[in-house]
Amino acid sequence: MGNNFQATRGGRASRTLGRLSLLLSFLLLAAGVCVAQGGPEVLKVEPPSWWAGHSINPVRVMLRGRNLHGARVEAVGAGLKTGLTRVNELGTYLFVDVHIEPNAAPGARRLRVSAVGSTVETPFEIAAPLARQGRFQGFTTDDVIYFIMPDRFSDGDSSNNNHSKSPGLYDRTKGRHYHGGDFQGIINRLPYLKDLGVTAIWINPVYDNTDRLDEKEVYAETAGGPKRPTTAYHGYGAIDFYGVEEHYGDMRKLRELVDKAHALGLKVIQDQIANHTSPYHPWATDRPTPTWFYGTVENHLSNNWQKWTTMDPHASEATRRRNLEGWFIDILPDLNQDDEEVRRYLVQNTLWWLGQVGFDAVRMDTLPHVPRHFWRDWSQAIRAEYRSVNVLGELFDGDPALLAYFQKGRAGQDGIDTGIDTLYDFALFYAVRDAFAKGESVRKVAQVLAHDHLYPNPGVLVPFIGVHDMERFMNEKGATVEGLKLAQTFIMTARGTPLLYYGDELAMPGGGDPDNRRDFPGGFPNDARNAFTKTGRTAIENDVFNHLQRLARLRAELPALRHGSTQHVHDDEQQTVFARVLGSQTVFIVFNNDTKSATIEFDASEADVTDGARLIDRLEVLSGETRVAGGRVRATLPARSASILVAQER
Ligand SMILES: [Ca+2]
Ligand SMILES: [Ca+2]
Ligand SMILES: [Ca+2]
Repeated sequence: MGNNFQATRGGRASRTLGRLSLLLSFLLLAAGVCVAQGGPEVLKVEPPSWWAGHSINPVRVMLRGRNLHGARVEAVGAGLKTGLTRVNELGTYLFVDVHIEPNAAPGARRLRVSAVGSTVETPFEIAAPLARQGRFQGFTTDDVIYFIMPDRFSDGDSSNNNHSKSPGLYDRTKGRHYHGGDFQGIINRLPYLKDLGVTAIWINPVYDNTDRLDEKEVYAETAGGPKRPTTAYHGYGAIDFYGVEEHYGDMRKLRELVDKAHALGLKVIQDQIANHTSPYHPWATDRPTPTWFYGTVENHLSNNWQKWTTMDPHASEATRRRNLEGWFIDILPDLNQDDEEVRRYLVQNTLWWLGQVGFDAVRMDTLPHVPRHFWRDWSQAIRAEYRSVNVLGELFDGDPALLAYFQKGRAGQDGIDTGIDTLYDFALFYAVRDAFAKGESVRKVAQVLAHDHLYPNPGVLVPFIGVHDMERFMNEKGATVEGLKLAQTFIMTARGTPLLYYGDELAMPGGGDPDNRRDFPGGFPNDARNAFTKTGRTAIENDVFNHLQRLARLRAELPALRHGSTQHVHDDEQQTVFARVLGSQTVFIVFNNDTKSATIEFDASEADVTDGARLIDRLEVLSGETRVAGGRVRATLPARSASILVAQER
């Protein structure tokens, strides 16, 4: 992470001047002051298609090309007309408003670009809307999300591994190269996911990523070793926000994946980025507007990662700006959401992907490094078109006050309600790791849940035990399979929508990035075994897989685990009991996190369970039935184990 703070930009005043000069250059160019040399050329149209009857109309279309100075744009074909046209100072980008008549028929159209006596035409499509039934559904607490790194899960098509568009990036011996996983591989494994019991998948960004070795973001492969170039196998280095990464497949294959997932009752969550681009995006050296990024490649702030400054009433403008406008690792061009064209571009891009593919929800990257007013406008635009699509925001921080500050339902001191539906429960993540991996007090988990009062809606948060950005659970000091199963029992019975990271059902180990992104055994050609099958898994892997599968089935069977209130009915250093209560259904989740057996006694009456009621342990740690006597429950649990006690309906 760099630390070269560059205090050369002048804040609000210089940004306002920047906007004025942008406006002036548009006006001058619109008046035809600059004379282009050669005829106009169009290299890229963004978006390449839009819909009639959409909540955004006109759509702002951005053309990238050459010699666009003084260009005029006309629509060719029925139901389409163009509005205001603006061109950047280099004549390399043209923005045009395209109005689509509500009754315009889907099909191919063209945009005719004319300048200095010369004309070119470029395709633009009025797309046929996808049927809404079974798409754009949003996820709820009825779901269990499974997170897949497409490159590391399953290689279903070896023809795209060393792709002609970007040769030389495939090498399974290197942790930061492509390993061959793709959309076809995920399609092949959908029945496996269904069998595990998950109901939604989140996959890393599918945008077209850097086509070459990245010589700017370099890392040593071993500690102290030489720094080597990397690839964007992880999906977070977009060079084209309207393209599909060729290592994964193409738009057709992506749609097939989403359609086949939907056919099996699995929702699909798209991962999106609005904060930054690859350092190799064409915009890095040819900006569509002068203020497209915060700063330039040569002159920008470096991110200070001080996320808390977004809610700090005392923060200095300089500190806050570095967190919002600073470039990640001093390298990744940081999109300027204060620029109206950037804002429009990003909002339309989100809606285009949803409409093109039929995704059910959006996972949004790096929430606290983008101005909150952008999230408000962006989430409103999603809701205006797709009422049920929800947004899972990533705010990588363990402070529940900061997480709560970004959740929909309450304006912050800046007067802004971000409209972000839910967030990863990073606060709970740290407590779960401390208690169940490191063996520290289980009380920590209850202490985090005590902060639920801070959230506008804690019931929809997303508990998890790990993702791709930290070492895996099994690599924590003190981690055991028993501890992993306790952690899984907790997130699968806690309020919210649980999220599983691929491989955690196999107790997969893995240190820091990229070791935490190992290939799924059996997903790749010539793998020695196939852990997608029972016979291909080890005894330990089957133990963990079966445990998660059982938890998923219990969650599906017991509405109290999905929608019930949460009560903390017993507190001790290493023993804790939560009740989930919904109507007449009560479920007690009893944890003994100690390394020796423990007898736990708690009052069941607070959770509306009457004297004499029978409780059955659905995890079968306790045999037979447990009776409520004198309003109390008494149970002896072995070391590091949990029970899910379900009160039998009277
Ligand atoms: Ca492949
Ligand atoms: Ca690519
Ligand atoms: Ca930013």
